Amino acid sequence: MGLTIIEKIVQKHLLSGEMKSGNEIQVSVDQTLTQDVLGTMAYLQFQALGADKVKTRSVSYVDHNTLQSGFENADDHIYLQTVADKYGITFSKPGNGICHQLHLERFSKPGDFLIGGDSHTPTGGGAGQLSIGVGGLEIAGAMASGKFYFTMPKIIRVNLEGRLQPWCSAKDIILEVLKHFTTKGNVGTAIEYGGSGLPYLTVPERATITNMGAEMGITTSIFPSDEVTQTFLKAQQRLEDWSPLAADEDAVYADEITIDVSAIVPNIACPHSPDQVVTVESIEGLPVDQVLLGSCTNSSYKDLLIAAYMMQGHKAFDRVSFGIAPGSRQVQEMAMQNGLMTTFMDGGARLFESACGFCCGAGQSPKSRGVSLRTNNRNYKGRSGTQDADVYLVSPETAIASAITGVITDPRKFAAKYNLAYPTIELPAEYIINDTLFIKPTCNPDTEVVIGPNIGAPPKNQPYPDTLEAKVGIKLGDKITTDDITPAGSLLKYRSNVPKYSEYVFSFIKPDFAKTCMSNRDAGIASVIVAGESYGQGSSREHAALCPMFLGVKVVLAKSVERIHSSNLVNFGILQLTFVDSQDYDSIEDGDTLVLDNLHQGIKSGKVTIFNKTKNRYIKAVSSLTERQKEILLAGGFLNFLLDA
Ligand code: MIC
Ligand code: SF4
Repeated sequence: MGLTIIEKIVQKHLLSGEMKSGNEIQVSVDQTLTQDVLGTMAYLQFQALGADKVKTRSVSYVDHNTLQSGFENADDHIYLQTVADKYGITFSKPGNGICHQLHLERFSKPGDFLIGGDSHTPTGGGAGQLSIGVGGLEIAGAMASGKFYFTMPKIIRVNLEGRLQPWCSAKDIILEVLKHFTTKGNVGTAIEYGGSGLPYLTVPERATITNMGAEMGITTSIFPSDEVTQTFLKAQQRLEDWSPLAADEDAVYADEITIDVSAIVPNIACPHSPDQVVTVESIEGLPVDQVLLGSCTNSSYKDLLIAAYMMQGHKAFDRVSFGIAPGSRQVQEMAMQNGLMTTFMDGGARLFESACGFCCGAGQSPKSRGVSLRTNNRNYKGRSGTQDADVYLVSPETAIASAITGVITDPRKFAAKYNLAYPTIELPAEYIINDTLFIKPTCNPDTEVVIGPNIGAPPKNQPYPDTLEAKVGIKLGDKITTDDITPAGSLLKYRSNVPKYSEYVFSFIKPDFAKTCMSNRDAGIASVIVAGESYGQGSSREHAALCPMFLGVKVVLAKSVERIHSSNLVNFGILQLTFVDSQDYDSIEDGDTLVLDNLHQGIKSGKVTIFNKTKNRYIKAVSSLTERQKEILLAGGFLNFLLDA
């Protein structure tokens, strides 16, 4: 029986366990990446493990918190730089660009295994690299050991047949895929792309598609490594990193779907979820206040080329705030050299630093009840920094057409109106290589690691108790994101200061959540989070588990939990349980008092009975942890587990 692309890579890296979907296996890891908001905790945890050097090819990027309003970001930056220097990690300075765009350009390698402390790590799948997003603690463990555990996903093949029509783009393809799979119910799945349409999709376009797989909650997405990949790596002057990689003809997939790419039209994801996809045509004419081009989904040189082509001779509508953040220095430098930046400036664009910026609410919040069109991957409520804004996700083509007209506009109609022929976009045969902002480590053990006042040691946890008296701290609905749990934007600067950041847990949903949990915690009462389907969607933000842990949350009782968040909960010693009977979800209420006995036995057997004292009702719940995860949980989290080992 033949193998899929993912199976081939896993087989090459397999250390223990059977490569069967649903099984937990151990693999060796070639590369790791981190970004700054998750990096500080990851490296503090790495240091706590006592390793003297990383065992992986590792890169630490600073791309999220680059605003430096106050000392906090800069404290993080210097900590990250010095720790990288000491332990053998390449450091990417702020201003160099967004981790995923940079990693694709400078480090992606077909057939390699990459784990990254960011949910959009699968961007690397666009170059045939198996790339998985995980929490920072797992990165710390992998850097120290070179090894990583994960659950082998079931693999679905998505065949892309045919070629995109003019003015339709890779973003429209992934929005179509999202419409099909939605953002929930895909835990434990991975996608491999194939089909006759592949030769027409460049690596940056493929990366747009694998990047947004994260929004479906899948483990990863990957394209084969073919001539297109070879051309890209050659243009990045890294031909030696290329090797061919394809699924065997007789590879077996859990499912297969086919998408007619030539039938795809410009799509748009409406507020407040990336799967609220409709055609642009269906909501044309809605006035827009802001249009932003950038983020790790659509900030490549290819994206800027088509945008500049459309912008020529035009100017952004007077009432539209229009901005561009190139994904990397390389993109920015090429855009400057080839006149694209001048076109954008003439068109009235605001030029932003190569960084995440507006994508995670670090600046550029829209006006009250504003309508913002972005080429980002996420439009969760409030993520832009304005709670009542409506954020729509679009392709660069739709973004530019709408920036110019001031209303949501189908780029095909825009082109027809201005008699604009669809251009042949030639990607450069050679990209400009400027690695100035990558700092190679000296690995000098005497390097002083600088820890400023913004950085606090990660809080410690106790082994899991056998009995709990607890209160329901909050009752939530479906699709609660990690942005809902631990908000991004201006609060991101507290990511290295867990007690401070914890004050904001669920702050936009239940402002007194943290205070109540803390006073319960101090009185010896644990807190329980109750949620519906797909709890913990979105980012790999381990703070969404770490901060609740700090507040005394011991249990998440949900209908289902998303993959990365589920691992984070285990790693920070929080028990996740799912309801056996959904009526129990209906009956339980915020503030109910719960009693949980015999938990050690319950964790081992996977069956726990909860007594709801307030409602005088027993609730049956189950947990589906692997044997290893049970041990981690009983130890009180991954760090305790590793240190005890
Ligand atoms: C995001 O896009 O939500 C982030 C900010 O990049 C997060 C990372 C984090 O919160 O540490 C992600 O995607 O994992
Ligand atoms: Fe940065 Fe946005 Fe990409 Fe997250 S999704 S890594 S915030 S650009």
